[in-house]
Amino acid sequence: MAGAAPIVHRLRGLTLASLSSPGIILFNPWATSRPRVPNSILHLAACLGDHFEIEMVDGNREADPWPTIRDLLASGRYRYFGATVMPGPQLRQAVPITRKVRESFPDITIIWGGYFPSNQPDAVLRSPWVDYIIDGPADAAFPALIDALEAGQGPDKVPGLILLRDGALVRVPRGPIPDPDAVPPLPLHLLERRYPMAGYLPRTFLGRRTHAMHTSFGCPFTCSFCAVVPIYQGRWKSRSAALVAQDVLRVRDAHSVDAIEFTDNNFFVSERRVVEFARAMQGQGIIWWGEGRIDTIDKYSDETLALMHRAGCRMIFFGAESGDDSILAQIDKGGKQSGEQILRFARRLAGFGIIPEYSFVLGFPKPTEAEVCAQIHRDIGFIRELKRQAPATEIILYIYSPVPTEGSDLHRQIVEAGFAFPASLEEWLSPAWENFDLHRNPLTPWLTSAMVRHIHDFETVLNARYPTRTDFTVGALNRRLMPMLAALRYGLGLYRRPLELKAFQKLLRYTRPEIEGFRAEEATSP
Ligand code: B12
Ligand code: SF4
Repeated sequence: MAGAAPIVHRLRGLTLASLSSPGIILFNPWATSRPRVPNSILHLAACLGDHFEIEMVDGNREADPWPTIRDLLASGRYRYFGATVMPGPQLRQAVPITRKVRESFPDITIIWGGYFPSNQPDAVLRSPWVDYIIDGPADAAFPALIDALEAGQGPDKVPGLILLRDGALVRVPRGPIPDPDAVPPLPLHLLERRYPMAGYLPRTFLGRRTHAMHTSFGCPFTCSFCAVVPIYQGRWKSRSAALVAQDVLRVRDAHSVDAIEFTDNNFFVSERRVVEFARAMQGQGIIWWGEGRIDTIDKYSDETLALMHRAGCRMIFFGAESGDDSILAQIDKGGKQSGEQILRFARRLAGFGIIPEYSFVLGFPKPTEAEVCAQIHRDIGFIRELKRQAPATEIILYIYSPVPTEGSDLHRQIVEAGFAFPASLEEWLSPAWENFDLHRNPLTPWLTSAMVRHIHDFETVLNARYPTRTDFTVGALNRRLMPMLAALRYGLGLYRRPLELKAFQKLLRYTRPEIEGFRAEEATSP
């Protein structure tokens, strides 16, 4: 902490009144070596508007964000430090940086938002570094909090605010979901002051310059394993198709973007919105990807699916979760999804030239170890059958990591099985809990290490037998060689210790989308 003391001293010399407009630093901690525009903080910046001095610091674009943040705070122009935090590696950078802010600049008010603090407020606020959390979308709540604090009022009326008072967690009830149509254009120019835009528009399998865009809040479903549910509780609101199309064409014209990843939890809730958007996108030279539900899009007409393809939709991510109807019921998948439909729909969608990208979650709790193990084998069998019937389907595998969906049956089952979340931020930072967040090796009492290893071994063999299309750097020769190397193992179901495949994949720097999204390379010139 060399140099911290003088900075504290310098800041204390300033009175709040001597600062003109309240300056706010918005921090996006490191999450990926392949950055996309940090929509969470851009969104906040848009909603805060012009009367605050805003500086965005993106951990994805800094070798070490601390010197940048330290120098900004030392200028005395900022009173607030806001960090967006999701679990996993992002938390690993958020915690030490926040701690340094608190220790070096104790007068700065620190606010966290995003999925991690919204779902784990206890561990966050019981650390001495974070003053407030805003639970869920903060479009109205964040400016309201700053206004209340600037006016010297208590923040007790700020919707969705969570704070600690006399050792107890106080939650102000959430407000309505903000109207996405009211979100002003995102202030990319503020971001560009520090980070050239090309660094946010990588080449992916979708196109030469790929932009991430978010067009709706929440999701109308309430799957009991999903981190979206405790925050949005079945609520969903979207930006209108015309405005989304306008946003897309604006970044296309300003930054030569030719591909969009829609990062909405559920982009395809409304067929009407999708049709209107797709009509506007025809002939505009944009290729796009988004996330949806099988049972929702299976209700779309053939005309809509054909239109989507003409409009540039090339792949859709779906939470298939499991081919077993009893598991789909156990996790409250809701809607009408079934194993039979998962298989049939993959063939249907692929027929329209749109690749189904199915994610499966293995390792849900069962009453006995033998049943957990049998279920994993059944799920693997189902995935093999799916690849047989619809080989174009991309498969993403996760291991079940609980989220605190209070009141759900699944939550009751995991607590009964002896599972508990860490009580402090320090504990969350241990490597074991990081793996938990990444859905790679969760510390759940019903999974043995042999089961986890079996899932990972199967995954390696499957990913070699069927190389993902999303890693566009795997050349034609290796795309043929890798499946040949894996054919025997896959054919005989011998997945154990596939070291030769792992070595080959490492050599190719073969990239899977589970953790950091699609393979991304530096943007190519327009
Ligand atoms: C883009 C993205 C990523 C990017 C990272 C982008 C970045 N930040 O640089 C990548 C692909 C790298 C990624 C990785 C992971 N992600 Co991610 N990611 C997302 C995604 C799809 C979109 C986030 C986004 O941009 N939203 C747009 C903005 C506008 O919405 P928002 O973030 O909710 O922000 C609003 C509010 O939350 C709030 N808010 C947010 N931040 C702040 C900060 C302050 C100060 C305040 C006041 C308010 C506030 O106000 C905002 C405006 O209203 C979300 C799902 C989703 N649809 O939101 C998952 C999601 C956040 N990711 C998730 C996970 C689990 C991960 C991983 C940990 C694991 C994995 N296998 O996916 C990895 C590892 C991350 C890492 N390396 O640390 C989960 C979190 C679940 C949980 N248990 O909390 C989500 C919800 C996906 C899901 N449904 O499971 N992710
Ligand atoms: S449909 Fe997807 S985003 Fe919606 S609640 Fe279920 S898992 Fe979560």
